[in-house]
Amino acid sequence: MSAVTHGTDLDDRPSVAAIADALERARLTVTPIAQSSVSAPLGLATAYAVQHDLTGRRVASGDRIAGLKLGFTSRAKARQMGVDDVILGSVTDRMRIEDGGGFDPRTCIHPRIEPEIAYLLGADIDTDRVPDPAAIAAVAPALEIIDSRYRDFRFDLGDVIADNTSAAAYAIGPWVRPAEAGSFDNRAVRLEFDGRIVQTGSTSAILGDPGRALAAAARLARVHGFELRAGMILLAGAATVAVPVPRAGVVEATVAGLGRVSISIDGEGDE
Ligand code: OOG
Ligand code: MG
Repeated sequence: MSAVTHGTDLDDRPSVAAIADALERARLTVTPIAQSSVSAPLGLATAYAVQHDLTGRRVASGDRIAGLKLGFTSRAKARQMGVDDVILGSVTDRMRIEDGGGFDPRTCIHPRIEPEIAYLLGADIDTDRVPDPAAIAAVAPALEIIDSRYRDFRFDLGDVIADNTSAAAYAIGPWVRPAEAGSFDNRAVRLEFDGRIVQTGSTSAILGDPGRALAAAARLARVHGFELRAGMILLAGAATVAVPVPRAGVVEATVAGLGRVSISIDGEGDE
């Protein structure tokens, strides 16, 4: 077996547990690490095994799985990070920031923020079938904070999957029933810092049509061993590129016709 074979799941490289240990330590000590794939890219199966190991550790320490998140559903994001595949990660209740709540960026290595749409699942999803969009009970504007545990926010596909898709924190605005929201493709999305627009985009950037996010999540969930259950949220992916979190101020995302969500950043007070 060769350590330089591309994209394999061979065992002549650090074990799943060793990679998970390094990523967990990076998160807890707020210290970045080198990519795990320096010698050879992680295969998808290994990468998701590392991610599941990390999620399992968080659940063992008292976190509850609140839902799943898609990554790289928008071309803007995929281009920004130099990858071209949709990925799936988990978010927990302890990652949640209340709408209007505070976030201290010093808890992260190099946090970035991005505007998203969140879905609330009203029914369990049978991942063996094409999901019925009626399973979406509510939709809301969302903010996601991502924080790669890799140095300089640089990674390849396997690395970022192993790192639970850079998940760090998220906030969700008021839920709206799909019937009241109307069609939510092609809605203008705005990201503002203290009232200043820093990114604009459209929900149509999210896989062309955000309704397709559920189908993509179900497909990845089936292949890589995730569950999509009633009551879970699904972050559908950023509509714009991610922007470094400012040291202080209010960050707000607005989705036209849907609503807004904000968090207040405070990285300047005493710890
Ligand atoms: C990976 C996470 C991507 C999204 O919405 O596309 C993501 C990263 O960019 O670090 O959350
Ligand atoms: Mg995201």
